[in-house]
Amino acid sequence: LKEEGLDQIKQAENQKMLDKIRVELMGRKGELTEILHSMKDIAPENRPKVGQEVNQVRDILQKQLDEAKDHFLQAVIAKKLEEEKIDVTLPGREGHLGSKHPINIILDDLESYFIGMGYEVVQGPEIETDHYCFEMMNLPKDHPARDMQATFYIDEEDLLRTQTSGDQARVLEKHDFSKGPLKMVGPGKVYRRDDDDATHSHQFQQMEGLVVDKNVTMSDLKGTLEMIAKHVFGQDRKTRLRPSYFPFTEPSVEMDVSCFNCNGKGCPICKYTGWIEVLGAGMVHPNVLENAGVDSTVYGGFAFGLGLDRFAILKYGISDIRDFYTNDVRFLEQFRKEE
Ligand code: FA5
Repeated sequence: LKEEGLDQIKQAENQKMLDKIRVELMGRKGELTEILHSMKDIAPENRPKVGQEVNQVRDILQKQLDEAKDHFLQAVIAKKLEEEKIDVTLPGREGHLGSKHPINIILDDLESYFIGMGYEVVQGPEIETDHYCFEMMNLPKDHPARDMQATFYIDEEDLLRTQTSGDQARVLEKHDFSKGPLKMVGPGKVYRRDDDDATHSHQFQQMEGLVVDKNVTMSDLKGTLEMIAKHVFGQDRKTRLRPSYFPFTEPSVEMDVSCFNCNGKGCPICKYTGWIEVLGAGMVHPNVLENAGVDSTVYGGFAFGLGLDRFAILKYGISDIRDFYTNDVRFLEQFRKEE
C-alpha cells in the first residue's frame, strides 16, 4: 500500500489529482482508514505492531502528500508572478488633481491675514432671518433702503441672505466687552435677485468685517481698508474711497480699485468709469449697537463688507464673474500656481 501510494502521489500532475489520491488513501473511506477500522479483527497480540506500521505508512504518505501540495502551490505562485510581471518602464497613468477655486484662494489668504491681526472668523447662516439680515441692521420692515438689495424670500421671516452683515448683529449680541474689543470677519455666500453681467452675479461671496471698541475712528477704518487692498493687489494698484450710504453705517463709504483691464482709462468691464467697486464700509450706526444691547455712548466701531468675487476679478484679471461658477476645469486649472 505504501509503495502504491507513493507511486500515485509521484504521478499526480496537479492539485486536483492529488486531492483525489489523498481521499482514496486517507479519507473516511480510504484504504488506510479501512485497515485501521478492521483492527478489531486482528489478534490482540498483533494489534500494537500492525497499528504502529499503519501509522508509519500514514505519516510517510501524509508527508509525501504535503510536499507534493507545496510543490503545486509554488508552481501556481510562480505562474501567477510570471503572468503579472510589471513593466516598470511603462509611463505612469496621470491622476487628475483638482485645484483650489480662485475665490477660495483669496478667501483663505484674507482669513489668515485677518487672524494675524487678531480677528476671529465667524460663519453665519446662508438662510438668514429678516430679523438679523435687516431689522437688527437698522432696516425696519418699511425702510426704503430695503430696495437696495433685491431679496429672495423663503417665507415672511426666512430669506437667502443678501449680505453677510447679519453676522455683525449675531456677534455683537454675544460679545463680552469686559474681555476686550470685538474684532471679527465673517465670510460666506450671499444671494440677490440681481441681473447677471460681467461684474454682477445672483450669487456671490462677501466677507464681513467688524471692529468695536472704545475710541475707534474713521482713520482706523481707512488704514485697515488700504492695508487689505495693498496686501491683495500689491502696492501699485490705485484705490479710492467714495462717500456712500448704508443704513447700518454713518458715515458710509465705498472703495473702488482701478480697473485691471484698462488701468483706469475706461472700458466695458468697468462701464467706462476706470474703477471697480469692491466693498462697502463705514462707522457702525449707533442703532445697530443699541439693537444688540451695546452702549453706543461708550463703544463705537467700523464695519466693512467686501465682495470676494470682485477681489478675485481684480487680482487675477478675470473678465467675467460667471467664469467662477460655470466650473470649466480649463479656467480653474489656471490658478494652480497661485495656491
Ligand atoms: C453691502 O452688501 C453691505 N452689507 C456692505 C457693508 C458692510 C457696508 C458693512 C457697510 C458696512 P453692497 O450691496 O454694496 O453692500 O455689496 C458689497 C460688495 O459686494 C460690493 O462692493 C461688491 O464688491 C459686492 N457685490 C455686490 N453685489 C454684487 C453682485 N451682484 N455680484 C458680485 N458682487 C457683488
